[in-house]
Amino acid sequence: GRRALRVHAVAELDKTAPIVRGGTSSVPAPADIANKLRYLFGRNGDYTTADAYQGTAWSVREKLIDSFNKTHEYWKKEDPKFVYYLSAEFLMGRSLINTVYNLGLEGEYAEALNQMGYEMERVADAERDAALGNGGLGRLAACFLDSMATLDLPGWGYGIRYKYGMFKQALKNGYQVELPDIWLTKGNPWELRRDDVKYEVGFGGRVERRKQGSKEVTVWTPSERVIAQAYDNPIPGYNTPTTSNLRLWDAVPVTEFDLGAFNAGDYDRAMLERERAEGISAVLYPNDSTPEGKELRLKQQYFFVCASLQDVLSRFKAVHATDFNLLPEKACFQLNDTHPTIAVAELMRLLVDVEGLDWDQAWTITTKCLNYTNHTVMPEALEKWPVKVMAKMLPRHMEIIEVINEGWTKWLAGHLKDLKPEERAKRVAAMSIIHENPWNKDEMLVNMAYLAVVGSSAVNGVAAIHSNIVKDEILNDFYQIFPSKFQNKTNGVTPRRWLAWCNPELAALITDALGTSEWINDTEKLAGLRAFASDKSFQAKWSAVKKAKKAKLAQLIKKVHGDDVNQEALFDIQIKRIHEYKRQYLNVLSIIWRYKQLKKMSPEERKKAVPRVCVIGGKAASAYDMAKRIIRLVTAVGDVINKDPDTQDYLRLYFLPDYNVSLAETIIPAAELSQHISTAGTEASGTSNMKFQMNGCLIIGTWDGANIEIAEETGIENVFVFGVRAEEINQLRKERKNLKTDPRWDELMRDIESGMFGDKDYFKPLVDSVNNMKVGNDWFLLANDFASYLKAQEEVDACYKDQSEWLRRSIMYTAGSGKFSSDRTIREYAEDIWHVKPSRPTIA
Ligand code: T68
Repeated sequence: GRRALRVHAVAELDKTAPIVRGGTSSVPAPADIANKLRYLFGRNGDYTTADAYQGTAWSVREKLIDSFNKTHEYWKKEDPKFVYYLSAEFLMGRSLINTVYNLGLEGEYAEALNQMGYEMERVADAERDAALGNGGLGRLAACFLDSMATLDLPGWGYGIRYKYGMFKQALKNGYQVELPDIWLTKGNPWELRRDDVKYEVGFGGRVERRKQGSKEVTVWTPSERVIAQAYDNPIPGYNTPTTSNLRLWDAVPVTEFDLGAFNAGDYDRAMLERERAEGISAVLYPNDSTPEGKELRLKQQYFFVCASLQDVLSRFKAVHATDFNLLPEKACFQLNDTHPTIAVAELMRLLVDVEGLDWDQAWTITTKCLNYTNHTVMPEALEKWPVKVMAKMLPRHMEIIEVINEGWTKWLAGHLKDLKPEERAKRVAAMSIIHENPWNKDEMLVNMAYLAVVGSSAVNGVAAIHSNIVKDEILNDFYQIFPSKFQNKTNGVTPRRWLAWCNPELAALITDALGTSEWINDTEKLAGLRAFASDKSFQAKWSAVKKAKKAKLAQLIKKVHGDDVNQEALFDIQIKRIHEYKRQYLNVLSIIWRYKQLKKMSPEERKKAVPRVCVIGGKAASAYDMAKRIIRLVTAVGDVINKDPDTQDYLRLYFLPDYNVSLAETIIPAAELSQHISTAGTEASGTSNMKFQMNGCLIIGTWDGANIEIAEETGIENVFVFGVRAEEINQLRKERKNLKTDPRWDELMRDIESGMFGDKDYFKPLVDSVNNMKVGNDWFLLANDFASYLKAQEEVDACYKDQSEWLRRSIMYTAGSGKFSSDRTIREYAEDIWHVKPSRPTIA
């Protein structure tokens, strides 16, 4: 049965219909954990914390699978419409706490571990993150799965079971080094291998037409084949019996190994096929918004899309035989960026070549089933594959894309019949899915975003401003043709992981104030906190929670850097992938400026300054040179500042290495100020801004992405907004050679150039990137925003001096975060795009 929830008002939850989750096993948790350790690991007492984790996880797994099985039995019986979230990335993080809490088992397991002499939180720390994603896009997919299950929406995620996920980041002398993420060696209790679910995926080879009776059929004979092996990762919903699924594919060879070669003594050749196959799902590409035209990446994309579509069609056929016109009523697919866009051609191939449908019928079905989400405005990140590469690896798909493009351009020309011929030809050429490489006239490219738009029913951006940029700029031509295809779906994050479970102390305080824990499922209820924002005794409790979380982060800084930090200081955080457009560099410049001001002050004056502990964290793509230099600048500036006896009580700067989901769960609850300072119009949405907001952290940010909507919900007067607006960017970029830079900016440039932080040769390109107009630089307009950023930082200091005002704002942030639950986002996708309805398993 379900147990009392620590952070809940228990009585009130008991009023809801009884929820029987998993747990058919009647063995009490302590005995069950001991059993798992005895029979799975051969351990008999004398456990380590890592053992306690393994025993607990394998015990919880069984309850999870019970719930998973019941849900899928029910869905099989009901046959509702499903949504399939196709994504090359799922950044799941750790599972133990989330599973135990979502299943309502935390009372039972916390008690069991206590009896054994362990603390749940410490035990949970022994789990390795599942880091099958780069950043926001992958983590969004993970939040979406949590919300889909919580809302009882029939839906699965489909992706790749990378053997090595996002690289581990270490620092060596202040420089980033990348280490492999070896996460599977100790086994993974959160997955279930499905030995009966395997599909063949082919590559290369040739395409032929054959006569089959009166019909001509197309036969693709691949030259290379691999097997996609399914692994299911159950996804428990919260406060519901639903446990849904993330199905990930592992690539394995068709034959174990080449026995002929082995018998002939050629052991290397016998192993070759295994290596070639396993290479496909071996490693996640560590690129965030940078072009990576590697063939292996296209191979990965096709690999998981092909297996996923075969899987869905095979389940469909088991119930509906070949009544494919029904498919759009039973299945739809969300393409998470262009990475799975080959699905357009693959679904056509399966319907036309394999199932024998005619082209037009297949096209109607395909476009009804697919939808596409855009996550970036960065032109370099919009995927385009050379026709040559695609034709070699996927010859039949290249043909299909050519036919799609012929039909599309022909239809378009007809649609634009009122235009002058030259004008029409120009428009059609500009919107062709296959077009010339603008940098290399000899190369033709397949534009995957165009293919996704033409092949989908709905296209959406991820925040209001971003969806407008998609309509007005990135895909404006298409918007003019299909205005009703374009939508906005502002991102959200799961309030379970990002508030209730990572900050149980704050959650308990919220539940206490609101008199209910229903906000965990209905975050609009958080608005009730507004009534407490100015209440001094509530502020005191709110502040005590933040202090406790700051103490934990201080412990972590001590562990990593060996320093004790002033816990009364303002904790100022910027954590996200390192990218020029995100402008960590601007943050560092303002920290250097603060340092120089403190240096000039008398000891008496300094005592009046607001002390700050600044933390920056994030990974640089392995090939992104400028981002790596930014990391080195952070560590170099930190080395100088943190050791300076004049200022170290007032200012610190730490780079926390290996930023990942579980580190975020420690940092975010402790943050008082967080920075979201991208050049306006460049950050599609941002999602950590929402996590900080939920945890009562004030924001300094530009008028960009979801910052805008967060400010609207929180009250713009409570947010430190600065910088130019997106509408001004194009003009400012044209004029940036004439910009009269701030004298403080010029001074900082000279400081870095002259070696104030050492390594001056290494930092030269960084200085040039923003300060050498001969190179035509500062694309992200740091110099333009510098003065208004410093001014906003002064406002931060003034506000922090008035702790009551600061706490009032902090409470207003959490109170205003209701909109940013991924439950709201998913409800909108379900209603406006997927047309999928809740189906909650009823349990006898
Ligand atoms: C992010 N994109 C956006 N991309 O930058 C962010 N790219 O504004 C938004 O909030 C988030 O998506 C969710 O919508 C990414 O994270 C990638 O990680 C990526 C990965 C591979 C290739 C290109």
